[in-house]
Amino acid sequence: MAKKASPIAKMEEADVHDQTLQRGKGGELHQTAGDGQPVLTTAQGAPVADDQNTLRVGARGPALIEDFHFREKIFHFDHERIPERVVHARGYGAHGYFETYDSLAAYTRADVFQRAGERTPAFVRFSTVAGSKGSFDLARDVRGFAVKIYTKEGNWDLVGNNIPVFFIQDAIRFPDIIHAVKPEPDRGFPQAQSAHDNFWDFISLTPESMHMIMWIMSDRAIPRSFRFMEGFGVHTFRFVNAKDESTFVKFHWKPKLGLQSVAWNEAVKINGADPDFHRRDLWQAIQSGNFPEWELCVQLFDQDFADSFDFDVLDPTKLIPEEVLPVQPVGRLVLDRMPENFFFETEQVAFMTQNVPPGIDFSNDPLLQGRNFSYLDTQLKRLGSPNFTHLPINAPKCPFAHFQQDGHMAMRNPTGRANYQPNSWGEGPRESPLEGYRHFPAEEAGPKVRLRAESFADHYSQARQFYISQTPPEQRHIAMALTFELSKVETPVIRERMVSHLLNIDETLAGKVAAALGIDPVPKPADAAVKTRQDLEPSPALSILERGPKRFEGRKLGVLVTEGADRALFDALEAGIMAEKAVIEIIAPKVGGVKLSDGSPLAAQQMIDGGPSVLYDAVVVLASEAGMADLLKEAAARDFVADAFAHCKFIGYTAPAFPLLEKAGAADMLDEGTVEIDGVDAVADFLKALGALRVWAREPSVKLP
Ligand code: HDE
Repeated sequence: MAKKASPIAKMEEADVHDQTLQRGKGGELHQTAGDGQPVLTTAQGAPVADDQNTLRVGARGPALIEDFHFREKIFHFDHERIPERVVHARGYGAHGYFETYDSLAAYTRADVFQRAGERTPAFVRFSTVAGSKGSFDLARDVRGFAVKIYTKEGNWDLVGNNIPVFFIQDAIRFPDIIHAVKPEPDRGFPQAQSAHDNFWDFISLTPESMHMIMWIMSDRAIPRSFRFMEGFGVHTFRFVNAKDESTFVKFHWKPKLGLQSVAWNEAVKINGADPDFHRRDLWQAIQSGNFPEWELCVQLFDQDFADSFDFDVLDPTKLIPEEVLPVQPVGRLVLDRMPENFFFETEQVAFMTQNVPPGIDFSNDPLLQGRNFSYLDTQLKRLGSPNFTHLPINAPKCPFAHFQQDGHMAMRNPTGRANYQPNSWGEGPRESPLEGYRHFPAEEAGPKVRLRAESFADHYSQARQFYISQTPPEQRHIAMALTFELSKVETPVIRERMVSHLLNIDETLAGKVAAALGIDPVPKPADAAVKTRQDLEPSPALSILERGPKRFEGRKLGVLVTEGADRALFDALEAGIMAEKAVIEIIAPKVGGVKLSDGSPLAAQQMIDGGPSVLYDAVVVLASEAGMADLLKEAAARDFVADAFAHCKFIGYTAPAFPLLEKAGAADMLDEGTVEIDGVDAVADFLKALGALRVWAREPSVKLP
């Protein structure tokens, strides 16, 4: 077969005389080079003969300003960047659809919820919050979960997070919390991290953030994959039906593959090994046809429930436990297509909380009210023109008509004579009192004040409820995360202030963190606006492990193989993993792969340095006696096992691989997660065990409390 030439080489080779004008599918004329590929042109459409050399005087002379092609090319390059999002700068998106289960007409007239089984196109962007565009994926951070549903009555943007509460109760504080978490302004670091003085200074002076702090210090803030996290609308919204009756609603997204997070030490190492871990994961899943899926669930309630609930439903630092008010599935979201171009779609998509279709309305949540101002405003800065709705990713997919016109980069303007209404020319769109958006006529009265409602004052009860709802390993992780973060805080009084807040949440937790930080004596509990903390019932739904998926589907097994490894065992592993709808990746001393026991070749996806075990949910070392001799000399192979063991992963190994477990310090701590694979039956047992995902019982023996 002829060697495939690069497009540039092809251009160079192309004989200019081969260029011909041809008719495209639509009948339009376009130029092609002789080999059928389009001719390179300037942005003005002029064909380019030489894209490698600027126009100059003689071969060694100065460049000429009349070189319009060079100037246009460099001009455009110089202006390629747009301002990154001030928050949620690093994100990754995908296309898909939302499918309604049953009509919700009794609650909402939103068209998207009227017909069972109807599919509506959607675009989702996941993100971290604090880091800039080029930061790493596994920062300890909230994840954005922004969904745009292109309904027949306009775009509905549900701009949520993977945590159901927020740091602050009033939007006016948003610039402060964000300034505090971003790199400290004098030194310009740390990037994408909350473990620094400014963040904890602000937090320790902001008791309303304590509930969110419990979440952000939990494993929720280091998800294994976007595919394994929940999403939340956070605020209370309203559904409004055709009779103009309102029902309060909170939105939840539940991942079909269940929840899963990584260990902190693992997150730190993933960031080095693959800073794009989450985006690669989503890309690979969708490209291989494993389309991630979430159920949209709602909590519906009326004013009576709101009045009787322990907390104010307008307070975004509070949630309504699922055990108190069940979540009902109303539809599903499937992501089945990657954008064709990252910038064009994922970077230019503009989410706005105020994008709601008729039948969905706002509550008075003071955070939501502020967001409704911010999102429109920020798009102008970021996208540079009020015409950002002309971009295909932001344009509605339903008919639309209005008299907005002109502005930078207008792609379409109203046609005809009338660009106003009412007009006498019988032209243009008209209002529609019946079909149009009607705001719910909530009655409002009161003095104009800057005042926080007293019903927002209890900052500790739900923080405690979250903590006591966690399983012991998850509680341990919260203590470890607080200790780690506060150990990076250089100012002792900030650390102590945090411990005094923790005392209002859980004395044992506060004691553990104080001891681990070496704070002695333990400070007094922080003064609280509400003196008595309510002792709420635990809510198991708040734990990741309590309701784990108990299956390996959608996860990844890393198999470290050596020369001469057993073919039958490998085949059994591969078949079992495929049957589980999981993924297998081969790591070998050389990326060229190995020859297995029967002499057949096995290609590898990673060489040992490029495939550390932190990239996998479980690992196997499939070694032969001969192959092991070399591998034992490789530090990366030792780390492969040592890390998998420390991160409480399942480790399968063949007998010749045992010396590697010895080197990794795991040999005298074998447990149910370390499984010798001595035959095809053992493969089956190992694969079955993988459903537990991790052996958290191992953790106390590998990590100080
Ligand atoms: Fe945002 N937020 N936010 N936020 N937010 C933005 O809008 C803002 C808040 C969320 O993938 C910005 O287009 C204020 C809560 C997501 O493009 C900006 C307040 C929740 C995304 C903005 C909040 C979110 C953003 C920056 C406090 C969860 C990424 C770029 C009142 C419910 C969307 C942009 C994407 C982005 C403002 C708080 C979620 C500046 C003022 C609470 C997922 O408009």
